[in-house]
Amino acid sequence: MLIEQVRATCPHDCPDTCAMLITVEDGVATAVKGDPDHPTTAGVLCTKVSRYAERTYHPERLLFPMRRVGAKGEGKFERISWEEAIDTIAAKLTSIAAHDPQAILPYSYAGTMGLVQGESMSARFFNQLGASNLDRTICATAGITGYKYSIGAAMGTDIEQFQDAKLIIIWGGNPIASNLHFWTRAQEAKRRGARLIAIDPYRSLTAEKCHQHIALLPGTDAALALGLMHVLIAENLLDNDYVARHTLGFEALKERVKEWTPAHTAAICGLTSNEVIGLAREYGQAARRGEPVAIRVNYGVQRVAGGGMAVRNIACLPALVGAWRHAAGGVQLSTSGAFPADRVALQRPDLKKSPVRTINMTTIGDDLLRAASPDFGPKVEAVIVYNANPLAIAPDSDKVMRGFLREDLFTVVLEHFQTDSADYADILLPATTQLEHIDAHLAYGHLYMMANNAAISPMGEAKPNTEIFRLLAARMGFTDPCFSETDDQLAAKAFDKRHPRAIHFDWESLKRTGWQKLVVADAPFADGGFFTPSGKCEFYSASMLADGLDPLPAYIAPYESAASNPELAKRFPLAMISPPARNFLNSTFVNIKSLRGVDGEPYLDIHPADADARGIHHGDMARIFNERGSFVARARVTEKARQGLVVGLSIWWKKLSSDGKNANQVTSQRLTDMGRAPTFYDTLVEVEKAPS
Ligand SMILES: Nc1nc2c(c(=O)[nH]1)N[C@H]1C(S)=C(S)[C@@H](COP(=O)(O)OP(=O)(O)OC[C@H]3O[C@@H](n4cnc5c(=O)[nH]c(N)nc54)[C@H](O)[C@@H]3O)O[C@H]1N2
Ligand SMILES: Nc1nc2c(c(=O)[nH]1)N[C@H]1C(S)=C(S)[C@@H](COP(=O)(O)OP(=O)(O)OC[C@H]3O[C@@H](n4cnc5c(=O)[nH]c(N)nc54)[C@H](O)[C@@H]3O)O[C@H]1N2
Ligand code: SF4
Ligand SMILES: [Mo]
Repeated sequence: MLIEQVRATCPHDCPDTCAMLITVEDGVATAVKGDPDHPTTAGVLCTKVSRYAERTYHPERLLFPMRRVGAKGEGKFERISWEEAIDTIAAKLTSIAAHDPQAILPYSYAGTMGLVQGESMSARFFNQLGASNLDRTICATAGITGYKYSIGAAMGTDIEQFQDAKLIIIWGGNPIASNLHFWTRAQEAKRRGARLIAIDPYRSLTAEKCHQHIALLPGTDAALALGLMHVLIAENLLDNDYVARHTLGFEALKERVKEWTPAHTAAICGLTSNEVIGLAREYGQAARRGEPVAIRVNYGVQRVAGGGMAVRNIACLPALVGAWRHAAGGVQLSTSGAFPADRVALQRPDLKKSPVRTINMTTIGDDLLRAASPDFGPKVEAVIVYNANPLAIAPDSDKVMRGFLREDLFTVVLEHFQTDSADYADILLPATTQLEHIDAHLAYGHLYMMANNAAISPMGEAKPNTEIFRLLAARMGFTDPCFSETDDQLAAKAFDKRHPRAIHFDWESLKRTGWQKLVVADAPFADGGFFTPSGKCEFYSASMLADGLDPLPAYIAPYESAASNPELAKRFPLAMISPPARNFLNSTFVNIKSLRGVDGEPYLDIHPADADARGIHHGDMARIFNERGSFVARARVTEKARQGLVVGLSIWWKKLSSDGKNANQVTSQRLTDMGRAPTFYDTLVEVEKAPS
């Protein structure tokens, strides 16, 4: 028997980007393990991915190209050959492109985070074709935009330093579920005497295990940050030297936060004044004592109307107290900005013959239903979906479904499984998994460039995304030599070697070693050097003013809350959030029973007082609804959800729930204050008992 160990990388949309070792016996992957030598993976994968082989060999894997034979959404297909599939797609796209290629839209996100199987050959293809641009906003653009106004780049505290922090604030994140290897570091810090504080409307798995849980109202984080600034300034818990040397606009900030007294802040956040004061003092006093204080802010805070501003405000806090002086102090939202990924080489924007319009993936529901018009451009006539499941994950789902139901829309889906979106495909194509293709990865929670080698041959007739777009390009007569580059050649272009952080990047050696750390300083802003226009942490941001925003930290209320929209709240009094479930990765893994673990069906966590008022008992079926739609879930009556809040851990496949719907039935297409991002956690609903 031939036994090999192949170096691989977890492809999922998770900050941890783990280094994997795949055991292959006679061409069959028999074990998937975490690399014990990788500093953050440390030999541990989460439960979902440690059984990645099971997902790869799953009996429901798509193995052949197929053509739809039933109605759209019905999910009935028949097998066809690759030749017929490529011919059909190429003919259809050619005929649409003949009148306006912008009627063609790619729809993709981070099913794989790989730089090669993500946007490389696919982007080249759509650039050459002249298809509409997709604005990839569904996850992080609000927070990243806000963070950059303050700090200048999506860079911050290195995960490998957090164990030395003395205070860790976990703000809008649930790392036990969604950033496991960060949680390991936080636990180590706790063993070394650190205090952990969670800021989250919901008592998540993580909040439960912190020393303190501050359960604010959803969408009010920007206000809490302003209140903290008020106390820090009022009580002079500042690093005045750091503020003077490395920040911009302190005097204006001081004026701005005057009104953010603890009482005013507490009223907006649904907290007590003491919670605001206590948190500010703990943070400021620890910093004053010279202890590293660190914030792990996650994307949970930025899926609301003022989400960008919330992250911007939080990102200002470390500079006020001089937390950046320590390698273990500061704040981390994402480390992605540290990676000089060479997107120009990978995606070849120069292939575009003329400028094209941009469609926001968050508003796909409306945009698929729009007619041609001078400001919108042509009606969308074809959508090519890959690395994404729009029917399940996009907001205002009923509209998304109606869009994909259009008889005059041509839909192609590249997938591993027959997802909710696959059911609407005209042509459904089998894609390879991470065990079957190669890729190069950056991360958004650590600082290692990562390589993924193919461990096994493709299952059935599955092909890598890159190969599918190569075939389409050839069939459509695209002759630029870039369309013949192999995946190895693409991976070799993943990072820009001219950049000092990746000067040592070499694909051939990365493939052998699996991972290699970027060249970065341990305490990136100890001596200032922010990536903003002024080189300082910008409390006052001229860029924001130029972009039509308030240049100073501010609070923007949610669209939908009792305080901001009392009329709506009369009819729909409960705030709903739908954050990630531990055993799913967005909507990936939902179909794999053995990986789904305890999540047997969709649940809704509801506070006892709210449940009582509605005659709902633990275990009853509940119907959750608003003007956009409804879905059902089994009620769990629990104080984990603060009163007035309901929580539906997500993202379920619609077709696997009893009513064929999920939480996105009730979420809206409204966009955040910056970054054009979704407001999934800015949703008012009513809940009633449903028949079992
Ligand atoms: N197991 C698992 N891991 C995942 C994912 C998954 O689906 N499952 N998804 C991945 C993806 S795509 C992403 S983007 C990342 C990060 O995704 P995030 O959206 O950061 O998800 P979480 O880390 O679960 O943290 C969200 C937390 O924020 C809380 N929250 C909701 N609204 C608010 C609010 O207004 N203010 C505050 N302070 N908290 C709020 C929620 O209750 C939840 O506990 O996780 C990734 N990792
Ligand atoms: N209500 C609510 N909605 C949300 C969120 C929420 O918290 N609440 N979170 C939002 C966030 S943060 C995100 S990032 C989005 C995520 O939305 P998506 O990025 O669409 O994530 P998934 O649902 O995991 O779908 C990814 C799909 O890609 C497929 N895939 C994986 N690898 C490959 C490959 O190599 N090739 C091809 N062709 N396919 C592949 C997988 O099988 C999977 O079906 O959802 C958003 N939607
Ligand atoms: S999903 Fe995250 S924690 Fe799990 S193996 Fe992948 S990178 Fe690691
Ligand atoms: Mo995400």
